[in-house]
Amino acid sequence: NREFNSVTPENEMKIDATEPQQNQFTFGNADRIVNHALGRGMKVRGHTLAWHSQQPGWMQNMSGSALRSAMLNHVTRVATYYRGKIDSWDVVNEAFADGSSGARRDSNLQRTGNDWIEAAFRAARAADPGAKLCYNDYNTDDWTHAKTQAVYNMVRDFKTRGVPIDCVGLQSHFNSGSPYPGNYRTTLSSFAALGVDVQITELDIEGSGTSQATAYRNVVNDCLAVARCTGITVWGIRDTDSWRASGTPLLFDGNGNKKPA
Ligand code: 9MR
Repeated sequence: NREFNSVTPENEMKIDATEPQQNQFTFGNADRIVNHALGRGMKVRGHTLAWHSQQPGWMQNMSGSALRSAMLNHVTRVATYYRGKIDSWDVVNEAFADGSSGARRDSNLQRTGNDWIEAAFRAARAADPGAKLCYNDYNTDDWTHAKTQAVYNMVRDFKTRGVPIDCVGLQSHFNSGSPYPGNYRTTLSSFAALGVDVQITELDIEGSGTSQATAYRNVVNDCLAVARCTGITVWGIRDTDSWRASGTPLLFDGNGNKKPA
């Protein structure tokens, strides 16, 4: 409450959490977070409406037009339920493959047809016209990476064809194998130049002390240098609650004390 003016549910808005049985929606855990945030004047980032992962069992077992319909129904129902309360939605999460291919990630959603992403965005816009609609991914921080270029080309195509997209989320999970790239500011400004906002959505940087603090400072300065970089979300508050707890990647230690970063 003291340090943040925006909150993202780490797991509570995922598909398995909000639609555990087909057409039976459960919003209790997400509502607690949303109500806490809005009651204190914080913004909420919604995460996430369509994703190959964290699908409930019933959805994992679906394919083709039935899955396409179920996915669009999910997007519509959840975005409608939270209409007016979400600043930005991660409409589609992690739809591109890693590595040098620049291809879409294979998934049951991708196999419903290449237009599944734009279909999800159109459904989200219809359900909540006031929310900013984002495409969110990881390993899209280095401007030279094929995956970054592939997402860039999709966003450019969407803007050209009038597909409703307002923002790109860069997850920005950094560690020694995937370090903060020196061209990060170029990535932010290049996406912004397409006419979308850029948001840093899941920031964590493994390390400690001065080097970790320097990396955090670089990320923040890059965002501040790009007018359309409109938010920085860290993926957790205390190190001990991080999905990468052993890497102590966050801003507060296990006792909730501020680190140099
Ligand atoms: O931090 C999340 C962790 O608690 C969950 O077990 C995991 C699986 O749903 O998801 C983690 O969050 C992921 C996010 O939703 C998407 N980008 C990668 C994040 C780290 O895995």
